[in-house]
Amino acid sequence: ESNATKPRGALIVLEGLDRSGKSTQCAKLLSFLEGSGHPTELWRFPDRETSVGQMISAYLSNKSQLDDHTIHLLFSANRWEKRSLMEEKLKSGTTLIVDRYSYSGVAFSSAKGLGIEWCKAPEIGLLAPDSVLYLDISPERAAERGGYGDERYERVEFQRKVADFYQTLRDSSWKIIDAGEAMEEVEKKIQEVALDRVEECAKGKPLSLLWS
Ligand code: NYM
Ligand code: MG
Repeated sequence: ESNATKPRGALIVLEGLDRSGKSTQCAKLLSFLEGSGHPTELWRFPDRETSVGQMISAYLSNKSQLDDHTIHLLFSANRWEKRSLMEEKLKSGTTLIVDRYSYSGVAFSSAKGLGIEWCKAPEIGLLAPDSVLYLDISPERAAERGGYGDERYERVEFQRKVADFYQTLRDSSWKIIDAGEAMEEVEKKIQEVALDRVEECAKGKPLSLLWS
């Protein structure tokens, strides 16, 4: 069967502050979709496995210093290096759950003071998500959740700025999920939205590109 006749997979992105519960919910969504018979993979950005990803990881753990613009472009390059594989997977019918995407890229760098349009520019032409689920939690509540690690950006004042930029970036298509609710409630809401999108994409919703 050629890809042209195959139902395509959905590109489902989860966004939110550090400690908003994204990684837990991504894992739960993966087993839900797989259990419902939909071929699914869980991806995350930064993808720390690639050589660009290793530079990012060293920066985040304070093992290296980089200019703000430079690290921004590395995060973007890390998405570009996965773009063709992403398209291939989607077209061959695999749904991708992605833990952080371009919105993290823009929100975190803008919070450091870089211009929002400058931050968006290198993301233009990447695949647009079919769904963005935003796990909404206050920076204070997030920090209470077992606290932060030692990575860069994991400070309440900074996360507050990131939350403001997420707010600027969001549009009416985003699903805002109250991440302060019980984990099972959050899980159920995400499942509903994701299943809808998977079915919509299987029916032929075309892929589109950021940032238009
Ligand atoms: N981050 C993540 C960015 O600053 N730009 C990006 O493009 C992406 C994808 O990296 N604090 C930040 C957000 C996080 C940090 O992500 C590491 P994670 O999901 O904690 O591994
Ligand atoms: Mg983190």
